[in-house]
Amino acid sequence: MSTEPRYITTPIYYVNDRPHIGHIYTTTICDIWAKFQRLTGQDVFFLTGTDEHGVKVEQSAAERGVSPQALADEVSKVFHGALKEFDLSNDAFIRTTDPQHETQVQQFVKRLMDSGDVYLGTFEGWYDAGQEEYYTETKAREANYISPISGKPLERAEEQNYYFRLSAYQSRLEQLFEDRPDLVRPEARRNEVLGRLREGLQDVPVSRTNFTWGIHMPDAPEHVIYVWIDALFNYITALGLGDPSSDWYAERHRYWPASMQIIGKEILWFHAVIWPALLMALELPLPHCIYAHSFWISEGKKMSKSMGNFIDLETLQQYVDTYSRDGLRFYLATQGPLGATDADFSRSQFHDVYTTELVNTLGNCASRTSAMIGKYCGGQCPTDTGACAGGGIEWDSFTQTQMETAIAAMNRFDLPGSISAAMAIVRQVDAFINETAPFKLAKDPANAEQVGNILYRCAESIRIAACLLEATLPEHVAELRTAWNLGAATNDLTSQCAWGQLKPGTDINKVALFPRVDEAS
Ligand code: ME8
Repeated sequence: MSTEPRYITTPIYYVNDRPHIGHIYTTTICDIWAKFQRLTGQDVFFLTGTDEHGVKVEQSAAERGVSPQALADEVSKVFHGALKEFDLSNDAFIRTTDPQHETQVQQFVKRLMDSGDVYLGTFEGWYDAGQEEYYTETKAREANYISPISGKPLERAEEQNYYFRLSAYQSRLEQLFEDRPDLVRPEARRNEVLGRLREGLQDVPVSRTNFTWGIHMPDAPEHVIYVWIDALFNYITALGLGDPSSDWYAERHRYWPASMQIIGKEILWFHAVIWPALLMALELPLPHCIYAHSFWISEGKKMSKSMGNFIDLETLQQYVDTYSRDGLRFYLATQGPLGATDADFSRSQFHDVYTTELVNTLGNCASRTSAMIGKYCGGQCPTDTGACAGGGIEWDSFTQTQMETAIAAMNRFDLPGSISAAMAIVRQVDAFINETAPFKLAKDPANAEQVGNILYRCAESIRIAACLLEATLPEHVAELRTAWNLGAATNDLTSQCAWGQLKPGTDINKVALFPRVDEAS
């Protein structure tokens, strides 16, 4: 079993807003990946956190009459609490107001100044004040000089500031995207980046003087480091890369470069272009993959508080109360906007997915199998002696193939693909039960051996499917483990999924994993 450091990151979330489905989604899909990798024995580090500096936080705090630090402390705690509530297994939680982060950011910026990658200059351009982002002339024209995010007009802005020499990295970035077609995914997002790259790169500001809530430039404290530069560095400050004498470095530096950096599509440019260029300038290795998912919309429309379709933590909690935490994880992972198109979060679709996949397929199959073992085999796992009516399927090689597919898909961050490979085992078991009809065979005692053989295959296949689904449905798989006396999960998924681990004679208790939910609830 090989053990490799694997590092996965979410964006760090702004503290001027409360957590909502978008934040929970990104963090949950990262959590599923992290749990899955841990189950395969990898040495995982999963990072999330909060982005606490910048004009927006300064303004929100002013509106509420509190200090930016007080606002950051309060909202960061809410994000932190949500991680616990949703059982998300991050290994660390970085805050950009952590002193360890702040001093390392200054170190990195100092290195960039020394190398000439950061210089003092004047810049003029179209500025989206809400997003704190500059637009190229073409992009601004395309947007009709209006922010596509806030709907407010872009502003003409000129600043004396420190700049990062992004323009110097044009050809190296072009070469990079050519050499590493899998660096930015999915493909549609990569093409978007390539298109914009062809318009040519401008240098980007790394400091501002129009606000004070942030990290000060080394040697020029009137300049505050631009929130995006500050924020991007979190991925490496959390590993202590800017301070080799720190504990963070000692414990975590092996995780760089990141395996997966998961973001939403709206922050693609920062992560796919500026971030790699900064890393190149610092002579640090680049992440293996930057994956930009699309957006959740809600009941067919963009989420908005005024439209009443906003999915906040309380709404998500209601889903959890009704359908369980695993039910929510399953829905997010299988129906989410992982590809290039947005996904609609709809109450009726949630209900249908839960009912079809979890109640009628996984839950029903496990309950049918354990009920029959209870009835025909005295509640103990039968022995498979080989003789079996119908079902020409080779279960050992079939489950092995599904396992390989599920692992390969998860490694590519294809969560729906991985889950569907596991669910295909369950469907096959269902079909096998219908085809071989052990409940009919059992009417004649002469068929006892065959019935046992069929039920062994069913139970063993469900066990393997459950191991593959454990990262997505941890609570329910734990319930199955207890009811069927399967022992605790190990970190060796491949051997756990080997055919024949289920020992004849084991007590198999009846399980009802996913209760049916009344649509009206
Ligand atoms: O942008 N659907 O923070 P943020 C899916 N601090 N995902 C969504 C979503 C939606 N409707 N809305 C938000 C920031 N997200 C910066 C990041 S990183 C160095 C700095 C998710 O609080 C998605 O992952 O606005 C998106 O990228 C992130 O939340 C933005 O969170």
